[in-house]
Amino acid sequence: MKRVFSGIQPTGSLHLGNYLGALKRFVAMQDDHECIYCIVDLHALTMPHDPAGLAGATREAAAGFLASGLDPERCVVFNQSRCPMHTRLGWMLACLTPLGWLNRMTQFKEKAGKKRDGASLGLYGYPVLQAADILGYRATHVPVGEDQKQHLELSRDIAGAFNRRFGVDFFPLPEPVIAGEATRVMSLRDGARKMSKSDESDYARINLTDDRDTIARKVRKARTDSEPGVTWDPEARPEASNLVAIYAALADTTRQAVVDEYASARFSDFKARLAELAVEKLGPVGEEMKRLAADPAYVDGVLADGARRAHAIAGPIQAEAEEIVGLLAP
Ligand code: AQP
Repeated sequence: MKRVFSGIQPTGSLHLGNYLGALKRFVAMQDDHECIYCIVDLHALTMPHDPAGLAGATREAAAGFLASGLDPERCVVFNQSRCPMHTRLGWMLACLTPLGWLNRMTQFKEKAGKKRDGASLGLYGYPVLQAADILGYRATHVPVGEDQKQHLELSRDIAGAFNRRFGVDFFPLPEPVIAGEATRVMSLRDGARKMSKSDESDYARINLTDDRDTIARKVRKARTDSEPGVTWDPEARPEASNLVAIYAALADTTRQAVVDEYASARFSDFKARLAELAVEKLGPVGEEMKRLAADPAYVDGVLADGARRAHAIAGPIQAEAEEIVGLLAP
């Protein structure tokens, strides 16, 4: 059986981009794969954060995982800081990763901005910890959005570097699973920017916690152009094309099928239909999150059980890796 690992940071409200790029895939894979899904709270420390809010954000993200359809009986759901493998293996992999590889990472450049010298070592080493997240379970498949493609390539390079350095075939090279019609959901305010938790405008994204009225309002207010019809042309019509992709992903169809279906419709009518569809698909997720927010003991129990199961898988792999590098006598 293939082993799947993926994670999401508890850095703010989960949104439609996280849902279509990651969570929907996570759910689709839990039936026929062994799945391990992680709220990567250690990664959340790489940017300024509020210590008083982090544990709550982790719990809310876990509620988002469950409300989206993850079944804790069929997959492991836990938070990264509760399993010691991640940082231990992360250090071992950091000692094998050339700086030149990290210097190419575009996410670091974007997040560090102009003040690169002031950025933390943690932010710089983020993709090495991410490699440990994946390799520490010897995962073979990693469902992610398109923005994570470069980090996944680095994870493969690091796995290869470990295997070559110690003359072993220990870590499989993980395959990114970047699938679906909306692998890069764009902001509802600016078709050139990714939908993101950290966007200062709440109207740029649909949060999974938004209620039905808010979801519909955000879709109706989404920026579009003055072209009348529904077409797929991300170069010339980035905002309109983003909505076509969102529709296709939510309706489990293709962008071409959406364009064909709405070939003679006005864009405003298409938007009204998209608002209904988004409410139909996301409304119940937000409502379930609200129900789970009122039952924190249940969510904490899922995370504690997940941490125990994650550790049971990762512990022996970590021990074997420590033998390979010589920290442990065989
Ligand atoms: N806009 C997006 N479209 C498709 N997939 C997306 N993902 C994130 N944004 C989009 C996917 O969601 C998973 C978890 O991402 P993350 O929260 O760990 O990190 P991120 O990519 O940095 O997300 P944000 O929202 O942009 O967070 P901030 O604002 O904190 O940086 C990944 O699989 C990612 O591809």
